[in-house]
Amino acid sequence: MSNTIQFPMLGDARGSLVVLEAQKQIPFDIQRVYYIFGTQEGIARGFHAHKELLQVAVCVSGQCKMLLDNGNEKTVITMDSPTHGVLIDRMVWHEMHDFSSDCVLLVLASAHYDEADYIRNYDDFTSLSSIEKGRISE
Ligand code: T46
Repeated sequence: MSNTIQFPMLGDARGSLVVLEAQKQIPFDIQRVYYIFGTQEGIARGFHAHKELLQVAVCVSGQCKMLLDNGNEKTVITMDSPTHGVLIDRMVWHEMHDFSSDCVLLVLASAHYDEADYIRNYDDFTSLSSIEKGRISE
């Protein structure tokens, strides 16, 4: 699974700057931005997939780990750079863990919040994922 996106770093003697624009560094139109911070030690978050939503997550401070599972393959990405994004594609189960106390995880999303887009049960995710893959290979 190739899910990381490297962002150009613009900077000068004053410091660094990263720009994220829709349909440029971010491969969709951005409809929503949220960020996760102050996560308590030992806490893991996520544990769901989205039916249609596309997202890019960027760890703009500190670090955390992101597990991505597309139903066939699992990968764990260490997120510790504001110049690297992780694309969370539709129908990818994801879990975030090992948050540092200073972690700020910024997420850009392709749609407004919709609880109906979440698949929060792993067995439902694997069933739906294999049905979709069956359809695609037919
Ligand atoms: C995701 C991962 C990376 C809203 O009301 N609006 C929002 O836009 C979001 C993102 C959340 N919420 C509410 C829903 C819950 O009552 O905030 C509460 C916490 O959300 P959740 O438990 O889903 O948080 P995470 O960290 O498990 O997941 C979040 C996103 O929800 C999810 O889409 O992909 O971050």
